[in-house]
Amino acid sequence: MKLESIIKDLKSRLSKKRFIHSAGVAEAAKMLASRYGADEDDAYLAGWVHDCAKELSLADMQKIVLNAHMTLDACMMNSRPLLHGPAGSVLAKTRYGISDEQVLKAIYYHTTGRPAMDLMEKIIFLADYIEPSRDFPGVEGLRVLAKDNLASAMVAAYDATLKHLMEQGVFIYPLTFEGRNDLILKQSARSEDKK
Ligand code: DGI
Ligand code: FE
Ligand code: FE
Repeated sequence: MKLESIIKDLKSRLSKKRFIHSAGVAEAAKMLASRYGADEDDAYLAGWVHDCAKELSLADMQKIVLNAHMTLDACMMNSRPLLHGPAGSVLAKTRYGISDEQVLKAIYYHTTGRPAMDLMEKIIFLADYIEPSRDFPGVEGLRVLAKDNLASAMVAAYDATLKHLMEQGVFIYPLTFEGRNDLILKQSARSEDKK
């Protein structure tokens, strides 16, 4: 499907707020792609589509991933906030005809991240945080840091999410910790190298 038609479809499926958020993530992703040397068109597309499953019911998300024969653990299967990534990657492929594996993976992992993310996954993960309509304490600093140091900005984004989740007293999915720890380990390995 052409991007223009995808955007039209998203407009009909998403709330106004979520649609504006998606446009913002597309712009932020394009900016980060240009800054860090990823494909700008792919980043823009992934940004637009990343939350395409976000407003579905949990039952609909479950149907989508089961139809695609994805094997997910029970925590992921029963969480509406978490399952929209995997379900969105299926919709991106089946509904919008997106076949680029990097784009699909970036959508799949955009909420939890994971260890050893590739550049496109990092870009979408971070663009989701810093897009212009996001408003939380510290977002301005994160926007500045994102342009300067992708890994440090990712850690800061993870830390803000983890703090928030702990305050809410909710379950933290292991991949969220693992993605954060992977970045921390790589950062400390780099500073060891400099000693
Ligand atoms: O879809 P968005 O709202 O744009 O952003 P998102 O996909 O990053 O996050 C969606 C929600 O997922 C947000 O409320 C925080 C939550 N979340 C992220 N990691 C975890 C999590 N929730 C739980 N319970 N556990 C996690 O590890
Ligand atoms: Fe999301
Ligand atoms: Fe989002």
